[in-house]
This record gives sequence, structure tokens and C-alpha cells, in this order.
Amino acid sequence: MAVRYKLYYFDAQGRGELVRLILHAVGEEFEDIRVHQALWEQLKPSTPLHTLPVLEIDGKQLAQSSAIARYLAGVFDLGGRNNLEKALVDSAAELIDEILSDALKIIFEHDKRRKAKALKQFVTVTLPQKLARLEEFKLAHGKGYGYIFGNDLTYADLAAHNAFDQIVSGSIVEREVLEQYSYPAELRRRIFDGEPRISRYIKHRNQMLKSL
Ligand SMILES: N[C@@H](CCC(=O)N[C@@H](CS)C(=O)NCC(=O)O)C(=O)O
Repeated sequence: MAVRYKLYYFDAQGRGELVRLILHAVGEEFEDIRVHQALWEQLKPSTPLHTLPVLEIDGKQLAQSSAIARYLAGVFDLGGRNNLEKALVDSAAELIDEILSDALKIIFEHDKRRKAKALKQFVTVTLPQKLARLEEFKLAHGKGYGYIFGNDLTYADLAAHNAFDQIVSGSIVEREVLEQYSYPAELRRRIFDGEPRISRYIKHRNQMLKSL
């Protein structure tokens, strides 16, 4: 019998979007449950680690976006073919998660001075450094197809696309600046030209966001 997946996350991209992207990429049906803040306060004590996202797998709940992503990568073969390859893909995904974490902290910082300071540090130091590390990683482990590892899509690529997307939509860096690096630029082309399920979902999602 088919496994039943339910994703609980807020009505936002944040840390839930990577899970959505993975499930759309593999064409797996899931319930995309958008939790409103008022309901969250009631739901929170019953969740495994009192945070979202939570993925429910046939009734069993799993928290922490990276753990969920790795679990799904294992199930759907999106993370390397042996233990070492899986660890290498995980290492790239961890670096990408650091970029997303930094970006989300800035996006959700409400103090103007703290936000401006963090933004400057991120844009001038942290992001260029981490993008340079990713380029080196891709050169060492990618096969020239635009993916970070080997010649197939891995969940680390989806994590990267998600992080880059949120950096741009969160007005942290313009897409042109990001795409001076080869990985963000090639990956976006790869996803839109070669991954129809993901590009369909992203186009539909962006359309919905525009109409709000
Ligand atoms: N490291 C965790 C972070 C989870 C997290 O902080 N989730 C936030 C939303 S992005 C949350 O649940 N906030 C509500 C709360 O803490 O009450 C993950 O990646 O899942």
C-alpha cells in the first residue's frame, strides 16, 4: 500500500519548502497542511520537538527539516549511491542549510539596525565565501551537468535552489548578483529545463503568491 505523507508547516516557504520540493520532484502525493499561528499554539505540545516542519509518515511524526530531507532522499534515491556519496551530498546540504539559516534570520529580524548589520555581513562576507565553497565542491564532485554532485539531481540541489530562491524573494540579494556564480545560474536552468515536475510546482506556487 502507498505510504501516506502529511506535511505540517506554516503557510510560508521557510524551512518547510525543501520538503515540499522533494515530494514534488519525485511526484509523490502528500497533504500539504498549512498551519495557522493560532492553531499552532494548540498543536505545538503534541509535536515531536515542538517545531515545524513535521512530516507524518503513515501516522508517525518526524521533525527537523534536515532529518526529513535526508529521510526522503534515502527513500526516493536523491542522495548518493553509497555511504560515502550520501555523506558528501549531506555535507553540501549542510553548507546550504547554513546559508538558508543566515538568510532566514535576516528576513525575520525586525530590529532595523540589527537587520542592516546582519545583511551587510551576509552580503559582503558570508554569502560570497559560502558560494565560493559550493563552486569548489561542484568542481570537485559534480560532473558538469549543473548539479552539485554527480550527474543527477540530489536533495542538496533542491536545498540550494530553495535557499537561493528565498534569498532573492526575501530581497537579500538580486538574482543577477547570485547568478554571477555558476552553480545558482546553472541549477536554475537545469531545474526549469530538465525537471518538469519541480518547475511545474514552482511556477504554480509563484503564480499563487503573485495573486495574493
Ligand atoms: N532546525 C529546525 C528549526 C525549526 C524551527 O525553528 N521552526 C520554526 C519555523 S521555521 C518554528 O517551528 N517556529 C514556531 C515555534 O518555535 O513555536 C528545522 O530545521 O526544522
